[in-house]
Amino acid sequence: MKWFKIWLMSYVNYISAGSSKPWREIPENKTDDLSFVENYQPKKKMVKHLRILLHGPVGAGKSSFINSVTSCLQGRITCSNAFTDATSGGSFTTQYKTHKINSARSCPFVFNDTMGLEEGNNDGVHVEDIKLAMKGHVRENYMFHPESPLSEGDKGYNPCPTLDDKVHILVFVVDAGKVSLMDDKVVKKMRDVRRAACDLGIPQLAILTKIDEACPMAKTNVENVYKNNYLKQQVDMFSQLVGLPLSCIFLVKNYSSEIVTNDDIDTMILNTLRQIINYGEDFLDNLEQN
Ligand SMILES: Nc1nc2c(ncn2[C@@H]2O[C@H](COP(=O)(O)OP(=O)(O)OP(=O)(O)O)[C@@H](O)[C@H]2O)c(=O)[nH]1
Ligand SMILES: [Mg+2]
Repeated sequence: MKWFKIWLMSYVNYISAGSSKPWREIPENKTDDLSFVENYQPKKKMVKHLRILLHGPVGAGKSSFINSVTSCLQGRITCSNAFTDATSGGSFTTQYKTHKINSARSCPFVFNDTMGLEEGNNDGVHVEDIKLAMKGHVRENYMFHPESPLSEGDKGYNPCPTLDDKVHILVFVVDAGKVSLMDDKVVKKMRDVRRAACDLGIPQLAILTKIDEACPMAKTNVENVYKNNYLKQQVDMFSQLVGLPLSCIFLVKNYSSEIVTNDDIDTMILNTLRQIINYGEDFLDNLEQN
């Protein structure tokens, strides 16, 4: 059944090369978004960093996205921040870590990388750990245990999180070519996390990665990406599966095989990052009003 789905996807991919009109307005170049990101400061003074939590299936490109943002802001490919893995197996990221972005400008936003999601009950990151992380209860370097979530009193449990420790924006990271292949249990876990985020008032956004693999025709040309019907179908499908509005789903190609940065890839990353920052700021704004 899975192979039939893969064949069907390739066929749809082939016949839906793209229409002439993009289905989303895209910036012509990265200048505006780069300047926005570089000049960003949280409006709420008591918050040192906007905290962005990355969550999604194993191997989707969570750690790669952190590296891609760093590469984009440094103007050269970097690999020192969040380690990635090219083998297929369990999640390569096993610890809860905060990643600051090293760049010429100080970037007042941080990424929290998490262990990947898997279908089994005792595999991959525990949904309860993601919920605790959103509330700021998970300490730095906590080692995830798929069989049992963190509990109060554990060394990795932070009983008194500050607003800075809490997550301000949740970002789902999913492989664009695997949306239709996602196991029901993985989808259910993501919906569960989304429900918890809604209950906490945390906004959510999704990144569909590996668009170069899902649709080689869209590869690094930003214009083709948003003209491509196959990628549009993946965005629609993800929206229906997890319940996120279409406007909150973005397409990204992470830096993976490149040795120099590229304006088209940067444009997609910066445009997505700008929305992530905006949504996170909305969360902080709403707190002020309550
Ligand atoms: N072609 C391509 N490869 C990508 C992209 N994003 C990530 N990869 C590759 O996919 C593999 C997995 O990426 P990771 O960033 O380690 O994925 P992850 O979600 O952090 O995975 P876990 O930590 O294991 O849950 C690596 O080999 C990356 O180079 C992309 O946009 N395009
Ligand atoms: Mg990882």
